[in-house]
Amino acid sequence: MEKFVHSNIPPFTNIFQPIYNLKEMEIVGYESLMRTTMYKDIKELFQLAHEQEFIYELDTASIKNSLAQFKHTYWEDHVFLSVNIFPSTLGDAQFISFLTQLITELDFEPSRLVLEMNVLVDLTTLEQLKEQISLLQSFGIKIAIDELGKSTSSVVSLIELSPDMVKLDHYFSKDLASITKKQTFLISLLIWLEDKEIILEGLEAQEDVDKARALGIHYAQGYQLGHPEEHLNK
Ligand SMILES: [Ca+2]
Repeated sequence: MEKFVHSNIPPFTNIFQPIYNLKEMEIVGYESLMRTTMYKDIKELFQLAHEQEFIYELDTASIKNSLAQFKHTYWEDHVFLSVNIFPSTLGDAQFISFLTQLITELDFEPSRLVLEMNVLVDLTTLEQLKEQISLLQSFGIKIAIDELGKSTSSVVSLIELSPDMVKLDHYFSKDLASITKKQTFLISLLIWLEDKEIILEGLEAQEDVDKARALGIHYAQGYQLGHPEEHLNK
């Protein structure tokens, strides 16, 4: 069901793509993705939100809907929910009170929530962002850096912001089984980021899933593992 929440925000829904533990081949979480019939590509809506300055409203509306939908359908299982968020939303002075109020209202376990921060970090607000992130982490909420490898700012975020999880851009999944340089890079990344959980995105072929497992990548998502679904069936 689509909801209308803000004058600039079209009716939307959230769909959920499974994230697998590659060792056990079990679902450990879901990434929530926003969809609306008004835009074929959701990026157009985010672009508009940037131009018209309603990113905060859009992000928080999506997070609110995701948590409510997830709680309603999947609350009993021990899986986490990962939601996408812009750094500007995470750094917003109102965000922490918004989120703590929401998780209290819904009785949502903070340790089952991951905030996937995309990488358009404005370096002038880095200190404020660091403070907000460590405060959120102190509540048990996990922070993930999204799309590592897509831009240099993702590397800066990784070094500066102490995330709990790192999501690797789908570039690293494509033909992983046959491209040795990608394999070597992932091995070195696993060593460098030994204290973090690594999620490989965009796996679309079984041989690449097998290779990611063999390399010891912790978690993965992609069409080969599971498409995003609107209705979560237990
Ligand atoms: Ca994401």
